Amino acid sequence: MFIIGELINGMYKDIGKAIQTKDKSVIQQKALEQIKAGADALDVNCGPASKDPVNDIQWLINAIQEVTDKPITIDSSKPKVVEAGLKVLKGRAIINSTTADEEKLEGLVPLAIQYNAKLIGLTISKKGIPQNKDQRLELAAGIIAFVQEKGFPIEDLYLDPIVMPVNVAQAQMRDILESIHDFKIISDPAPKTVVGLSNVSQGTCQRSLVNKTFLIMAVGFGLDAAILDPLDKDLVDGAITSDLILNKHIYCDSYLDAYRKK
Ligand code: THG
Repeated sequence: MFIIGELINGMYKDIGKAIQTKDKSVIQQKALEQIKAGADALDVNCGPASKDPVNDIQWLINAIQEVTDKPITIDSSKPKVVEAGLKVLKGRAIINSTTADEEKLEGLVPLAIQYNAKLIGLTISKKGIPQNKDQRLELAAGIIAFVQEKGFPIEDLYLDPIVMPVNVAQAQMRDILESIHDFKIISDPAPKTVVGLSNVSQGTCQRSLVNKTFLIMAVGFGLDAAILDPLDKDLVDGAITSDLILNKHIYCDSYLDAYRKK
């Protein structure tokens, strides 16, 4: 499981304040904490309150790069903000994200190619969030066809079925899980899959348990990566163990520590 730490997001009070006051140490500590807990990459999002996201994303990325060279996912729906992030990022970037809309793809796929970045594709369009598996697959096929035509490597594409809160869209959970499986069989080579895990538990009283259960089920459906809270130790232990069960790393008695030190 490729673990992307979600905690550098302006929606969190401490991060929002650090962005406003340009307090690098808060950001750097949050980066190192997440990596120590097992994060393979860091999601970076200025949050909805940022008045100058182009400048803020560059400041955030520069602050993080001073303490780690882990990959960064630039989390913004605005191509201008994504491009600003790509300009300062030294390591390999992951663009988070494009939608299935042609104009978004036209803007972001050439940028991904130019910067040798990976790309997250959300199966969502101007018509809104899909209501069933067929709609998700149709959007996924559209994204795959588009990137293929531009010559972007499918292995660097991460498709995201858009996870909804279970208390809002309970009837869709099975479709979301099955989409993760089906995305990988509609193209050869297969794309990868990713979810924003914490979405599933928003507004519920059992956040950690709901997150963990969904993640482990999603791994069973072939999930490759997740944006999640790596400081939830049980959650990360569950992710590592589910990969172990799928024979993705070798068992030893200290496999949890061994994985985190890799
Ligand atoms: N897919 C992709 N990227 C994404 C998402 C996705 N990026 C953003 C988001 N979804 C993933 N990141 C988070 C981060 C935090 C929360 C949910 C998803 C979260 N926060 C708490 C809340 O809102 O209740 C607490 C916030 C606070 O303390 O103020 O749940 O789906 N590709």
